[in-house]
Amino acid sequence: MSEKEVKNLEAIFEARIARDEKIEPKDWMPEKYRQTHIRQISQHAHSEIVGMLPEGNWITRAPSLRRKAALLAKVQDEAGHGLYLYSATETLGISREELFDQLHSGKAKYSSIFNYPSVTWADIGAIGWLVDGAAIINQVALCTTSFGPYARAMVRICKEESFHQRQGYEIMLTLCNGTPEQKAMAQDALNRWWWPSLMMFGPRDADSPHTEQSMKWKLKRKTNDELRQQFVDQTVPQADILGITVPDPDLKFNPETGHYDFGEIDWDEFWQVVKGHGPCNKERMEARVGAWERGSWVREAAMAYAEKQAKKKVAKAS
Ligand code: BYC
Repeated sequence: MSEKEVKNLEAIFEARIARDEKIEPKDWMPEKYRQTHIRQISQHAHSEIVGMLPEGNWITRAPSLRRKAALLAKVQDEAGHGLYLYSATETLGISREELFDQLHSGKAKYSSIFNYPSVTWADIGAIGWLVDGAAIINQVALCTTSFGPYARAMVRICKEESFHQRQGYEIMLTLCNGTPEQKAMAQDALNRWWWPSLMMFGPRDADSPHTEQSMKWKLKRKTNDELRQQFVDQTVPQADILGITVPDPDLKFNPETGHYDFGEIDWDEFWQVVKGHGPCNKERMEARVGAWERGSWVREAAMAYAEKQAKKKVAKAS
């Protein structure tokens, strides 16, 4: 293709983005747009899959049948989210095997939040309330992202995430209305999950290499800092209702801006976790790689069965 033809296609593409039209898999798109989407959507998919681990840890120890059923359903939903997102990524011309290989080799990132341990039942409450709460804020914005398959996956995912957030908040509410020991457990979980939840939104806009271009392409609809502020503003009043304290001495409502001011995030901790040195990075990767290896017989059996069925179909047709 000549340079002039590419320029023409680029101009048509940019005009479609400006008109808020969805870009579909078979449409022409700049190579960088394709690669940026593969990166973000697959990292999102990996986060959903690795995100099952901290919660899966509590399925066998949930305190009642009702709690167990809800947690099982939630973890199952996360698997589904991962699958929609892997499918959306595959429409961009990359195979599922390659995506798994990127995760298992440590080349692809997944959300930093899932490298923290879930040590008490209250952590399941805090994950639902804070982690899913943060995920919804991020993902509602993505429902209007420019790439069709990603935007459509997000609509369904957001509906399910709101059940997840309520499930978590209800656990926190029950603990906070329980014995002093239960309330202390809820406070302890908030203390440990608050700052990592703020880190989920990524580096400050000034330190985010991808935000500017992703905003132009309408892949991201709000910046990391905008979403983080929205999360703080929404979540602090919820902590007040629970009667527990957000672990930030600098947190204060600012009547002039109408937002909460909050303290400095420990960015060294964030980058350490992102680079693989968080409390559970090694454990999470071992669990995923182990599951992949132990599951190889299932994939082989499914392939053999599909081949057998295909042969039968051909034999019948001839
Ligand atoms: N953790 O320029 P930036 C869930 C990386 S699933 C790790 O701001 P971008 C849930 C970033 O990838 C939650 N890495 O990047 C599941 C980039 O590295 P590379 C997941 C992070 O992409 C189960 C570099 O830092 N949600 O909620 O414009 C149970 C520079 O960052 C993180 C999504 O994935 C992080 N926190 O913005 C419960 C949502 N932050 O690729 C709940 C979709 C940044 O250059 N993703 N990095 O090597 C997004 O919205 C964006 O990708 C991000 C980052 C806001 C996360």
